[in-house]
Amino acid sequence: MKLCVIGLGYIGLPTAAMFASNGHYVLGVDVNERILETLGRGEAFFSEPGLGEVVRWTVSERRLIPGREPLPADAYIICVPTPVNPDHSADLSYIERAVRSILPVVRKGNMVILESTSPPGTTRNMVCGILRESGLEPGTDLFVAYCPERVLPGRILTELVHNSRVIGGINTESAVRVRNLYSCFVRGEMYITDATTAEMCKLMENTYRDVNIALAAELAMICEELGINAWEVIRYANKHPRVNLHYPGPGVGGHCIAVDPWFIVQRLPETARMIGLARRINDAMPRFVLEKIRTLMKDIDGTKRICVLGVTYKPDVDDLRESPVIRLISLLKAEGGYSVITVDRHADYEGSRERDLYEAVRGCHLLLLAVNHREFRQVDFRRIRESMAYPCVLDTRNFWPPEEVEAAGLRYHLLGW
Ligand code: SAJ
Repeated sequence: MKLCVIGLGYIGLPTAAMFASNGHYVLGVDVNERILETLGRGEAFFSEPGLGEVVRWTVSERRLIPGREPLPADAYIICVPTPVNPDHSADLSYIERAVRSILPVVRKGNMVILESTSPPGTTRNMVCGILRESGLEPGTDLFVAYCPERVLPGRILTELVHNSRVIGGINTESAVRVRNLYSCFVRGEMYITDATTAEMCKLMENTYRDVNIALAAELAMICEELGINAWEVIRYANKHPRVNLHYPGPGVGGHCIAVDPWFIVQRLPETARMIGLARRINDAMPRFVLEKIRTLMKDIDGTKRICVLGVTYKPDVDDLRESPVIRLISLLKAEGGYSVITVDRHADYEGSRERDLYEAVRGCHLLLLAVNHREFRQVDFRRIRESMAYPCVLDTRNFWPPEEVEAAGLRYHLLGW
């Protein structure tokens, strides 16, 4: 089949590449020239295990080609962003533009699939409403479905294949056709439901995680007040067969979990009370860490120098979107009296990518482990101790063994203890 994937971001590009490497011809459409140029050279614009190879092969075989506008195809797959507006509602303008862009080329019998995270009702009301302007009737002339992904950045290709999926059709025939299309590469179960249920399902999956992380964050705050180690509590509580506590950290980032729950809260603020509270607790975590830093640094005169390890929103990815570490750094800067130096070979934030940890830490008063990137596991604490001006370490991820840090003469502090 000929497919047209609109939006070649973190989901659209891997999805386009998977279809292209499994028997289809794919036109990948984007408005971003840099993404199109990179794809034209057979490269992915972001790093993700295995993605580079699939993109190189599918582009060199001309199974995946970049383009600025949709062309006639059998199926249109929309993977554009749904950012959050300042009032926490979903900005659906990218979806609207994407659907409008297919109006000139859409034909009877085509499939139109929305993958973008969207508030309940978007497929049935907005997408179908715009498609009707073509003179074709969704459900009979066009097969329309909401088909969200569930992939975890860092494991996108594997999870695209093996995760189960929910496919929400505007009618059963739409869902069945879309399921058949995805079956060319999806090995997980594909469950069929209606479009609005599938939209709510996607939002709740990420909300579940957000609420659980907020619970862990609250546990960390409680434990700090009571002098208990939250990480020990989580470790042993999770031995219970029906308990799965999540982990605290400096906040929740990324473009999904920190955003999606707002789409529910904004619609029903009086009803979605726990979801809203969880969002606010997670958003307050950078400030909680700031207060901890303030306490740890209270005896330092003059500018307090902090070396921050990791700036991305989570470990082993190069994505800075909604990173709570960047929010923490902004809070430190706004407060004044701090100078911050960052180290992160995955992403560039004020020179973080090129910096050597042992150079960066020179003269610092605090070493802050903000993101537990794999490469930070094996660091030479003695070398670090030798160049620091004050021997203080704050681990926000329970990543380093305290004995090892303290054996080097550093003082170890843990978020949630
Ligand atoms: N985090 C914690 N504590 C935890 C787990 C995560 O603080 O116990 C933080 C991370 O550090 C990060 C944030 O939460 O800042 C989100 O990271 P994540 O790994 O939980 O999730 P994402 O945003 O990378 O991907 C999520 C996934 N959703 C779920 O696990 C329910 C993924 O499956 C979705 O496909 C993706 O959102 C999406 O696109 O919606």
